[in-house]
Amino acid sequence: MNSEDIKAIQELLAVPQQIVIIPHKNPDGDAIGSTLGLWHYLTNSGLSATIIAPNDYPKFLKWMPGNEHILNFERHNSQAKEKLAEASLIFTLDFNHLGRTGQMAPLLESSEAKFVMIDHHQAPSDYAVVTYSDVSKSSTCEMVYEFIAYLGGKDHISAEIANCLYTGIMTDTGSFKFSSTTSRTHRIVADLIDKGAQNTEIHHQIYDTNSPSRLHLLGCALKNMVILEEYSTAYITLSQEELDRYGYNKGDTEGFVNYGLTLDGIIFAVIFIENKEEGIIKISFRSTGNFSVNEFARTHFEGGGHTNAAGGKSDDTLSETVQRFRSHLKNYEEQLLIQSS
Ligand SMILES: [Mn+2]
Repeated sequence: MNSEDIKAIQELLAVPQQIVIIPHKNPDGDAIGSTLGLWHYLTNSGLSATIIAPNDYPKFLKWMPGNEHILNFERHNSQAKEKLAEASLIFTLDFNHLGRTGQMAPLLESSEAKFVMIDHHQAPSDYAVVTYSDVSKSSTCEMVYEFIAYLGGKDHISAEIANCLYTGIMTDTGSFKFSSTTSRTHRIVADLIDKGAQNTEIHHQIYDTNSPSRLHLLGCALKNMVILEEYSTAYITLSQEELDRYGYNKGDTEGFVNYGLTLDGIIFAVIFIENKEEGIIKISFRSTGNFSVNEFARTHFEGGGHTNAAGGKSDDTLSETVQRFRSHLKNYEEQLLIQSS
């Protein structure tokens, strides 16, 4: 943020506002951690703020302090709509197109409120009075820490805020291993621990609260993995029938896609998950190095994201989608081979 942006934010927060904070649809650790971190900061500063999540999210994210105050737009629809109608200032966190809020998008597009965007994805759209967008940042949680620091509020980072922000930085960096993890990230995380983030407990809450059915589903996913050595690529499929067989719960497939990258020589990993209810195949893409899954997802699967992590979808059947995916690989053969050697 430049000094003009900081001044603009200070002026906005100096007058009474009805604030709403919004993460993207299907919120992840960074989306929930950043909205809750900012929410604690604003309410601790005496401001009135409400978080509205477009839809539900997995249980392993629900332990964060303040979670019980989050309105779910699907479940608390009339209350959430009321809050949106009253809103004078809306923070959108961890996304940069209003379409990423699903059903909420039309209400946001017609809202009279002023918007502030804090986000680290590529190609932000132009809806905010302050756009704090930085694709070099590991996570929106890291940016919320910087945001608070810009406002001179570092000393007001409570243990609650620290726990929320630590969670999002940890999940968005793959536990501090992705290339977006900088020395600055580690310094911020160190400061968050000093301020009360319970790092061991957070790791436990996120990674060590598996259900037996989730591990069995992971076993099925790994059995289904197809390795295409000639393209340094590995992909996983999960059909609706398989999800049903293992009693799938929301969030159960989180992280499955990363297993492909643990194979020696594999730099491109993909998971295709059938969703009969929505009639689509949901796709997650991961890579290491310079191979841009953001570009791949944008070009072929109506999605996007970051260089090394992106999402997409397909309206074709599972097998048609996989076939189409495989046919595209030929055009990336050189990039994939150069990268892996
Ligand atoms: Mn993020």
